[in-house]
Amino acid sequence: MRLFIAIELAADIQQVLLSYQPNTDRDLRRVQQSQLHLTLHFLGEADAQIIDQSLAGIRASRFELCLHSLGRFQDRRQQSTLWAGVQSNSHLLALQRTIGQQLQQTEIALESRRYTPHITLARCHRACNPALIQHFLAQTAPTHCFPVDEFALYRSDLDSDGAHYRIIQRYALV
Ligand code: 3AM
Repeated sequence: MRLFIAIELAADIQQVLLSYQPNTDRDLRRVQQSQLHLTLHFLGEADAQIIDQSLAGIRASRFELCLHSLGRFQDRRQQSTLWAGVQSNSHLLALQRTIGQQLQQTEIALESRRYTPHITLARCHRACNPALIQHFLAQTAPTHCFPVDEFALYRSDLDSDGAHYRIIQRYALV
């Protein structure tokens, strides 16, 4: 099963983020409201039961996150990810590190790239229309804050429409 660990966003924050998404065009795909999340770790193919056992032992504190920026990642093939960023937050980074340390006890190979917290809002599968990107990045970034009192293990299923994410387990923060 293809798995990742993320923070689910409440419907009111998802609504805010929807209003920042760029317009759809031929090569741009917006993330649907129910699929918006903040990834902590991408795991890839893994055994959900083993991961669940590992995550169930985590004790970490709840915290508040604030939206803060809008940005873009671009890869070597010119594909872009358009995202909303959150204000730097030591609790978020501590949670991400704690989960990583816990998962090191399983045989999962974790991402080696530096963690850049973001909420993906849209993806361009080829070069994006530059006007759409400029318009997206020129918006005043949202500043809404929201409580984080749990994280979740998600499964990602790929079909002809793209990836579909579903929560398979939730873990409360204390
Ligand atoms: O939080 P976002 O939406 O940016 O891009 C994928 C998505 O991140 C990322 O994991 C999240 C859930 O699918 N992802 C997918 N394949 C990946 C990979 N091979 C990956 N991240 C790192 N390596």
